[in-house]
Amino acid sequence: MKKRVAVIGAGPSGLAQLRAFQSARAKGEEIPEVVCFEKQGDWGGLWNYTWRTGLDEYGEPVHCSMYRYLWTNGPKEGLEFADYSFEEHFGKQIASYPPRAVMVDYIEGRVKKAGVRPWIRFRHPVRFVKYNEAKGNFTLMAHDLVEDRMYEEEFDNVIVASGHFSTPNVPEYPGFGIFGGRVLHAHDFRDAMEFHDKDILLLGSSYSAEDIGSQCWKYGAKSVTVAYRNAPMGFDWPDNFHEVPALDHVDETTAYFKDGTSKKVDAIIMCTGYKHHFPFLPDDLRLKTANRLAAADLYKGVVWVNNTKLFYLGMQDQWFTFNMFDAQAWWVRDAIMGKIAVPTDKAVMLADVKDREAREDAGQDAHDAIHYQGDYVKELIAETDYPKFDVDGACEAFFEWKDHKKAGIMEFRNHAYKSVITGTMAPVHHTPWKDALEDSMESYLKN
Ligand code: FAD
Ligand code: NA7
Repeated sequence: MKKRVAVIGAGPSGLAQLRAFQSARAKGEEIPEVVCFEKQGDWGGLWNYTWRTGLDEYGEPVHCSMYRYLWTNGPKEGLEFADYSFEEHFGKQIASYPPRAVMVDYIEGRVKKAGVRPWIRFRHPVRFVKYNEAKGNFTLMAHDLVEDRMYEEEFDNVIVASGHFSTPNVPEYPGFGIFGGRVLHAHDFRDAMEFHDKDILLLGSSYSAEDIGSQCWKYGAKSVTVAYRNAPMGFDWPDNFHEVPALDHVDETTAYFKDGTSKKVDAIIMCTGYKHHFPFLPDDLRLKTANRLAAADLYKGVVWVNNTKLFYLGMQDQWFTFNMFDAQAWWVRDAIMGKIAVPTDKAVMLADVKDREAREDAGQDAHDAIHYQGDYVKELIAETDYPKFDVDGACEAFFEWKDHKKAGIMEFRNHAYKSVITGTMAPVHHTPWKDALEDSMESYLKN
């Protein structure tokens, strides 16, 4: 009997896993039967945009946290697939911060070429997974939404690739119940035009606050106020863009901050992060971790220490994304196919987790964090046949990106970087980001 492997999610991580198995098969290896369960109607994960918020047409929580006019917030040179370059996909080198639609096309290109779409059961949310001690395998219950039918199947391995930037962390502040404007989480933000000419307040000081604030500014918000809980982002913001200390409370019209200042605002957008949320997993299989580079309880960042037949992909906080998911997926494939030995002693795996935590904690700044995650990518790809690439070069692109942000937060996307896969320099985009209101693929590729 062939091994059966379940992959939960067909976002960039899950698709990396399908491509990893397919590439082994293409080299003549015998691979397990792989079944991917995806609750959305298409692949791409968060990159699969929908106007919907809340629940979808089947009553499922909408997965998408992305929005219109989203351009990548880091250079594409930091995430390029080592086995499928942007140049291979587009037939030419393209500018460094592609809009979402361009990225979806690129993500799709590789898996279309690999021919793995038939491995995916779309509109099939996984409802439950349990481990069968006696049989040493898993029972997975899925819901075929289209047929409205629940069914169970058994698998030898389960790979959780369901993402962790979809279930919002939604705090409450005094007065939200009486505030007259809209209060929403970044997960439900879709179109900056909604806030044109409005005074908006953002809570949080990380990527969502930075990017949604910048978007709203670009599309004509009257003012943007960002309240930080611990530290401001500290960029040189435009005149109508301010960072203030934490929110204390609001009344019908006005937000009051910890430093005693206040601001009348029309809407509040909570950019307060996301939760690792796995409602389909029982306690003995469920990852509980903070959003950090060294995720809890995962040997090598991927093997569930309490049951080594279960794997998680992409659960770390992310500097590296697609190429890190690839590094993990290739490694997990080889662990499942018996080419990489996973320790049998839990203490050994826990020591590995502790060591990763300690090394992350020893880092001083973003530079160290980028190096740390780059080293992790290197560590994994050294153990598989994933094409080797210049990870340090990708780190360099991230360092330049950080410097460019410091020099001009509304201008950093006008810069170009060198591909570490093909060695070519990206063209400078034809229009500065702040003036490029149209974000279609057609327009972006006109370089
Ligand atoms: P996801 O993309 O979240 O995909 C998970 C998949 O699992 C989804 O398709 C979902 O439907 C499916 N799923 C979930 N639960 C179930 C279930 N029970 N059963 C079946 N299927 C299920 N990264 C970058 O590199 N560059 C960027 O510019 C960038 N911008 C971002 C902007 C925003 C607003 C956010 C939220 C994230 C951004 N990211 C960016 C990071 C993003 O996390 C990764 O790019 C990538 O999408 C992660 O891939 P993933 O497959 O791990 O998770
Ligand atoms: P992050 O990076 O997890 O950041 C969450 C932010 O929310 C961070 O600044 C937190 O402040 C802040 N936060 C969390 N809880 C609260 C409360 N209760 N009140 C105020 N502020 C709070 O999430 P993002 O959404 O920004 O980014 C996630 C991904 O989306 C990322 O990969 C991007 O590419 C897009 P703290 O710093 O802890 O004080």
